Amino acid sequence: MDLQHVGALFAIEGEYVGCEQIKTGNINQTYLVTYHRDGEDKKYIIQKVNTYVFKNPEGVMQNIERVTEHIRAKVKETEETAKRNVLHFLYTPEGKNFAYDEEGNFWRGYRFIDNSITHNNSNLFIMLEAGKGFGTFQKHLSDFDASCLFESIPDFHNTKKRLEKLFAVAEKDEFDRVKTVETELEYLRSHYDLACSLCTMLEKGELPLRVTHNDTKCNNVLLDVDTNEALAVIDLDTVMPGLAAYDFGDAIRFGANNTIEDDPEYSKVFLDLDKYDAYCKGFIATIKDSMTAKELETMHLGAYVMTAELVARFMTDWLEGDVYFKTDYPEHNLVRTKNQYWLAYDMEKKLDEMQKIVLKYSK
Ligand code: ADP
Ligand code: GN1
Ligand code: MG
Repeated sequence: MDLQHVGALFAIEGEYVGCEQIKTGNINQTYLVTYHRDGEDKKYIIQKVNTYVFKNPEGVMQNIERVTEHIRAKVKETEETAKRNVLHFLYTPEGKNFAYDEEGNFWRGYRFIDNSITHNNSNLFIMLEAGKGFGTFQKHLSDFDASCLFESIPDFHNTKKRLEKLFAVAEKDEFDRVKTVETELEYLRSHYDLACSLCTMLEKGELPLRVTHNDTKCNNVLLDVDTNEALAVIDLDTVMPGLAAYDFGDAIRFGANNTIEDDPEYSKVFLDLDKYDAYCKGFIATIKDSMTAKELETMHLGAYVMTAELVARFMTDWLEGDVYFKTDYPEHNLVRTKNQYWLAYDMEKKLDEMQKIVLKYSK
């Protein structure tokens, strides 16, 4: 693909060298673009935002601008931290942080943070650093006024609504696929209360709403290429009011799975408690002082809730004919559903141990 015309919308200077697609995300299309200027290659990240998923992309960009501005003020001690610990946008000549192409596609761009890397597969050190990165992000935003954020995807982690939607879609069974997920569907029906436990506590006012990232995969934290230390949190489309346990939980769901989230070899799917422990060490130790006792006591439930929610979301997409998540092959969403089901199944047995580990780092 030739992204020169998109680069021109942001008036990127220099000679266009080329681009490569980064295929890790399930929603937007991301490209690494290179330009040659002043005798060196300069890299940029350019993304086409999925407007089926983000109905108001300009609102999303306003959220991200506000959030990064707030973080920028906190990381400005040195030129190095100001550059590498927060995202910086590309702007059009009119001063906008987005642009539409002639076909109406919505584009945005970032400066590439030098000497940074992300990992799609975790290890103990990556989990520790990802935990510190997301913990620091949460800390930076603890004094941010959440009321100025618009909800980029309403009810994003409202597990009750996610399950109710799934049950309605299964009732219709438009593509005759329910027969392929009967066990997993029945599991969600019988685990409704546990899957919705955090929602219920939120409704009762037992847990506080904070500003959360809501998509805390380990590949959404940039690490220093040499030291692997956390630099900046990226992929900010879903920053919204939420529960701290959502951020904790989604990071565990993705990073502490013994394998990747779409591995079809389900015998490899289980919660790796060492990776779980490493993430707790980074995340809980960073945020514990600003958490309530109830948040810390229930944090581990986030991991189960997020995993059950993803069983529901992947299954809903499978039953609806694959309209939401990008897929690489016809049964991709079915494989993701079953993989996440086995992870939830395993986590359920480890909940006590998981709670103990959070509490160990809460002291
Ligand atoms: P997606 O929605 O595709 O996950 P991300 O914003 O997470 O989009 O970007 C995908 C990948 O591109 C990241 O995992 C990271 O490797 C790289 N990336 C994104 N933004 C930057 C940046 N500003 N600097 C360096 N690398 C980046
Ligand atoms: C999507 O865009 P990406 O790949 O970081 C999804 C997350 C899911 C994740 C599952 C906006 O995240 O909610 O947890 O896939 N993002 C959106 O891999 O729906
Ligand atoms: Mg990402």
